[in-house]
Amino acid sequence: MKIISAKVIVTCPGRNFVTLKIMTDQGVYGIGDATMNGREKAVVAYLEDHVIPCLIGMDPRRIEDIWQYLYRGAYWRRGPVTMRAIAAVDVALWDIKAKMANMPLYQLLGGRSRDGIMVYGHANGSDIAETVDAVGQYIDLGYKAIRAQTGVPGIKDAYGVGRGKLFYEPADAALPSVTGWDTRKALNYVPKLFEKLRETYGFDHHLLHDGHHRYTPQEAANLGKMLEPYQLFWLEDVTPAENQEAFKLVRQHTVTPLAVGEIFNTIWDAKDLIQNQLIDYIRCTIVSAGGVTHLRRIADLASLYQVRTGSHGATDLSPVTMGTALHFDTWVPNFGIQEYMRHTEETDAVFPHDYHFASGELFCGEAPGHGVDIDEALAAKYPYKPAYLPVARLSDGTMWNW
Ligand code: GCO
Ligand code: MG
Repeated sequence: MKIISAKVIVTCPGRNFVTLKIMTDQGVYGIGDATMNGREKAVVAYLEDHVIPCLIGMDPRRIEDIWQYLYRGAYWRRGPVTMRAIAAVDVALWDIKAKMANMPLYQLLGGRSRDGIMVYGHANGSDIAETVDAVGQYIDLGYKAIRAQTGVPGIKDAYGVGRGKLFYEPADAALPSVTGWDTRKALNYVPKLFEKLRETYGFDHHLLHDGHHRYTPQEAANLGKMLEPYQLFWLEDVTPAENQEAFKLVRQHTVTPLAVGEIFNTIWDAKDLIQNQLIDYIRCTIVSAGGVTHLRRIADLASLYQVRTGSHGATDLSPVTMGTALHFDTWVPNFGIQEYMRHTEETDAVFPHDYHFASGELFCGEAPGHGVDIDEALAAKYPYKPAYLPVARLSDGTMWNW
């Protein structure tokens, strides 16, 4: 069996997506996601100029060998561009293998470990009252877990505040828009949101919060401590994790569960956090962390330390990543939760898929492969549109972490 061709499809049905399609001499093809929000073209070039020429003629059944070829063979290891390109190839190859075996992907991974995948949705509002209402809407839709983010008085466009209901798309400007940040104001306001949420809805639902890399380790520890009475499911990215050691300080001061990893690309980014039990949930997902082949290694390492998975699932992760993640989640023994931000109708139409939502859970389908396809004719109707994530500055103009 041979790979005879491969192509990269860029489409913008409401937001940009980069998709790799690998064709074989047996008529079976596979699809992989290579989207990097705000830096899409870098991965397109990496795939078209440096990966696809090497793939032609290779045996698509040799998934592990091709992964090693692209990782070791590049010499320049790791990084968001390289690992997304590898992920796209890896996912397309798993799709091909599962189609050849006439099995849904989760069966090849080891079979079903659970019936449904608990997901969390994004509730947000410009102030506490609006966010409390938004959480109520998710509860009405049957969600068991909800992430809550609020605008903060005195901060311009604080992280996580959407422009519409049930929908939040941060990459929305042709050049990065400038948002504000003020840690003191956020520390005063965010605990009040969770106090109000527990007062209004009780303790039956899981509540989550994303610090989006804004706090220093000491501030993060303080926030974790202040949130303890509200029993969060997790506090995410509360401080940047380039320095994995920084989490020691946070961990020593709070029992609020911690989640990290959406910007990690390899097991090495997470190794110390996992081995030292400094986090409770690992957020790496298929597209950013080298595909199924590598994410499986991360999850297995995590399982030794009772760290559970909580895969990133924002709208910049295409339905191809979501579909594949759901097969992964259906199998992985140490599953925790899956993030789920709904895609637009246009996106869902470009990527026909067989997963579905019911009662706060997602379910992968039984079609052979990962169950997600791309309608190329429809994709062609939505040309690429430059769109950047915002940047953040403090009130004196200092650049901060968005
Ligand atoms: C999340 C995230 C996202 C990211 C986005 C960047 O927890 O869902 O933090 O919303 O900001 O994926 O592209
Ligand atoms: Mg996040």
